[in-house]
Amino acid sequence: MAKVFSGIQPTGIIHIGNYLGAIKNWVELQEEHDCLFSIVDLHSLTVPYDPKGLGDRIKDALATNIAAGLDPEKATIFVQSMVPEHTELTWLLTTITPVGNLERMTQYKEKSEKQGLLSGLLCYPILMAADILLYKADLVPVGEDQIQHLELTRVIARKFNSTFGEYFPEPQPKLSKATRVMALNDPTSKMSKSIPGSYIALTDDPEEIRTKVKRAVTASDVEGEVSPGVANLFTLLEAFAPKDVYNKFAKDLEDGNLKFSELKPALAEAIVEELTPIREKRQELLAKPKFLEEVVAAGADRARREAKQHMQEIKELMGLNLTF
Ligand code: AQP
Repeated sequence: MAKVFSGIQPTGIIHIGNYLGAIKNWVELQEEHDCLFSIVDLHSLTVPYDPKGLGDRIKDALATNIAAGLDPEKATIFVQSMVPEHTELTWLLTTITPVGNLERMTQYKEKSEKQGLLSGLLCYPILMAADILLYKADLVPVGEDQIQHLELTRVIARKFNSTFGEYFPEPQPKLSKATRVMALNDPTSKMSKSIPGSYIALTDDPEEIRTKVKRAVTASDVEGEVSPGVANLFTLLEAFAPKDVYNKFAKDLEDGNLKFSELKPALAEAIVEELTPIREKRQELLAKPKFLEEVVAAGADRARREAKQHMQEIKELMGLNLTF
């Protein structure tokens, strides 16, 4: 059975980009694979954050993911910092990761421009490699923005295997259909938690969803071409609406009869229908902190058993088997 690992940062409200690019895929994969899903809190420390609110953001990410369909009975769900082997392996992997590869990462370049050159931001992809390799994962369901980091994970795995002996599989990405959902207010950049106005949150109520879809930018620079904003609305329509509704609007677009006054309300209603039960379930779960605590405690326990075993093997291969 293929081993799957993926994570989400508790950096803010989870949006439909995270949902379509990653979480929906996780929900499918948990049916047939050995899956580990982590709230990667250590990753979230690489951007400025409020320590007082971090606990609540972790709890919220957990409740939202379970509300969206993750099942603690089917997958191992845990918080990254509860398994210290992630940081231990990160250090070991830093010793074989060329700095040049890290400096080439697009996310590092973009984020360091905004917040300065911090080594945590530079080493973010090594922590991600450690998350994945610690469990010898084969498949990593992510959105397109994480593909470059995953390529680096494979480079690190190859370097380890050629230096210390064949041990890690080379993990492959598993992309969803909507692998890059674009920002509603600027469809040339990706929908992001940290860009206000760019996203529809899984917690938005029906009125907020309708307003956001109504305001979505659709303008085109070139007459006769499908603008990035319209393409993005069709990505969302395909993901959320029934097939016949999608087909009707796709035909309208092809025939030059597309009316935003029809498309936008139809899309908004399809999103409302899918997100309403998730929003309600999240509220129910947030009122049961004991249950959430038990889920992560059991998940961390399971993850740790495997992580400990693998760390012992990795350390032996690296000559760290301290028996005199
Ligand atoms: N716009 C997107 N379209 C498709 N997939 C996306 N993902 C993120 N944005 C989109 C995927 O969601 C998973 C979890 O992402 P994350 O929270 O770990 O980090 P991120 O990629 O940095 O997400 P954000 O929303 O852009 O957060 P901030 O603003 O904090 O940086 C990943 O699999 C990601 O690919």
